[in-house]
Amino acid sequence: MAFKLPELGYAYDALEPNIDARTMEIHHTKHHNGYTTKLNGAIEGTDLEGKSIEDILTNLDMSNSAVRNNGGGFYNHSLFWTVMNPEDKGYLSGELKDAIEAAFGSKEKFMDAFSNAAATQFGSGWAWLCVHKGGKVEVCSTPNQDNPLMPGVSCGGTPILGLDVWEHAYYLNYQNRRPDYIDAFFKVINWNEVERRYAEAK
Ligand code: MN3
Repeated sequence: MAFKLPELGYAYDALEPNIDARTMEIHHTKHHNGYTTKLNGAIEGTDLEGKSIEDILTNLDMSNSAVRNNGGGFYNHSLFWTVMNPEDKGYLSGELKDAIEAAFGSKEKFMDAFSNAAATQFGSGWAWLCVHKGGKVEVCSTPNQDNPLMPGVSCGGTPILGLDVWEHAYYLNYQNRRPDYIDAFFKVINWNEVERRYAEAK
């Protein structure tokens, strides 16, 4: 069964003014759709066909660049849309709040660490909050469409929050001002979903 481009769950203009509608539409219908189509083409007729995307990435042959780039792109964007929400953003609470405070000292220090990872990722890539078995959280970044689920990639663990810092994610509205885009992202984080992912992965 082929992978399908997931719905956003909200309108393209729902994250305005933090993330503009035109960027969201192009990002979803062109970029994410492209990764999805190319992933399906790359696994068709191979023994990866029919496996879950998590299974494919966790056991990936890193020399398989078609699956690495497009499988990463499919998974990363699928996560990205869900950790943003225009309405019910929730707030950092519960077990995840405890884990973030244990790892970073405070929510503000976590935001500094995450922002720094996003700002200093040279060129295209992602910033991540990952959880390890046992519940410890860690911030890291990856180049291109790499993902911490992949063997030997960055901090490892399961990503529960991700920020796309490819220029296609922000250039129309923010041009070269990546730090402004990072600040805007913090205003639309869906903490309820991040907490749900934490509870599932820890
Ligand atoms: Mn992208």
